[in-house]
Amino acid sequence: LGGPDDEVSKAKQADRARRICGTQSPTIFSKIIDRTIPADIIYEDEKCLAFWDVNPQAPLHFLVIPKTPIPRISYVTEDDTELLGHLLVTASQLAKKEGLDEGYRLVINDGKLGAQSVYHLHIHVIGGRQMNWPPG
Ligand code: D5M
Repeated sequence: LGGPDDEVSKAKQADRARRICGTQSPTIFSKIIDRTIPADIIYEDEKCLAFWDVNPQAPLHFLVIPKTPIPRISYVTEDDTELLGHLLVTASQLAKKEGLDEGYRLVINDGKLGAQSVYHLHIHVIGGRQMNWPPG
């Protein structure tokens, strides 16, 4: 475990997942990126997009997504390091811009047990109320 062969197969899996996601079934988030369906977009740059969640779990709830269709956080590789950093920095800057000075929560759901419903990686930024722990 953890050897170079593992790294190779992990990279292959990630490539495969990207191809499947990109060519077989564009998710609703890919359609938001290409403007096929509307969304309330609050930020965009060459690498990512942020928009308000249609099913908010708090007074403020938006999503930050990469433009490249990575299906899940568990599929990322070393190659995604810079992009993932960019998503987190963007989430932090947008939270500040939205006035979430007293704190907020970032969530990434992964797969079935993580209660992921849209298989295009996204960071939930949730705030404007007291959060609880443990999460549900
Ligand atoms: O969260 C997926 C999230 O995506 C969930 O909070 C609803 C939100 N969603 C689904 N469709 C849309 C559209 N069209 N606009 C905005 N937000 C949307 P998950 O972590 O996968 O469970």
